[in-house]
Amino acid sequence: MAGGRGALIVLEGMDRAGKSTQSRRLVQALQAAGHRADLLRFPERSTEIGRLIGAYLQRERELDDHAVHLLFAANRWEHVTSMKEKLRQGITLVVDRYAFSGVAFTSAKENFCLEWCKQADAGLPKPDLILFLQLSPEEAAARGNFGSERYENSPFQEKVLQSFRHLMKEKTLNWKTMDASKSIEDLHNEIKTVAEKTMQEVKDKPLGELWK
Ligand code: ADP
Ligand code: 2DT
Ligand code: MG
Repeated sequence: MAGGRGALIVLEGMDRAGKSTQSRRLVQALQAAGHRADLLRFPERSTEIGRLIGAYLQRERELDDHAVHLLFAANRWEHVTSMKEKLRQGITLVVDRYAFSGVAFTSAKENFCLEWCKQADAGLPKPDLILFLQLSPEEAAARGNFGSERYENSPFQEKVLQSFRHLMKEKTLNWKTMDASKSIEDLHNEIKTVAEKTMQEVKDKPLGELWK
């Protein structure tokens, strides 16, 4: 393609690190700078699978831990065709949480190993850049209390962080840790700079497959 493909950029991090704020800001800034960019988030609660996940997170419904893990993954797979098509057309995708949250949250539960958790997402479009927004639990607490959804408690979040740390050791993935304690504006400017650099670097490279 003349202009090349879009980049797949994922934001991960703990609760209240600023993922949703920064992913929105990034898409707005990229569009304002004349790039084609779309915002995605997982879970995407608007689909049938997503509504089931939403009900689970809001504790309106119980599901087996394996089953819900596979539903989170299925919620990503149901978007793969449209994601690939957009990337092919030169649209950069900014994604608020992806398979890394999937693996980190499930593997934080008793009796789940990282390898089993990764299987359901193996073969998804591989992100060109994964920004890990790093914030201490104390700084996160200063941004307000936990909400009332499932998983929103400190002991569980601490286990999730350990799982993220394992995942970040994988050198075949382009992880970048960002200091999320900075102001919204400063962090945004840093993120925009690395995002644009990545977009330029990958435009003529093939899209990879995650964990394959
Ligand atoms: P996440 O999606 O990672 O859970 P949000 O983007 O929803 O985080 O942000 C959580 C809260 O913290 C929101 O009230 C948001 O306005 C605030 N916030 C986000 N980024 C910053 C920042 N850099 N400094 C201070 N407050 C922030
Ligand atoms: P937010 O919508 O506030 O980001 O919270 N989760 C997310 C999983 O357990 N598995 C996944 O695959 C994904 C993407 C993290 C959504 C909650 O769902 C958890 C917090
Ligand atoms: Mg969020």
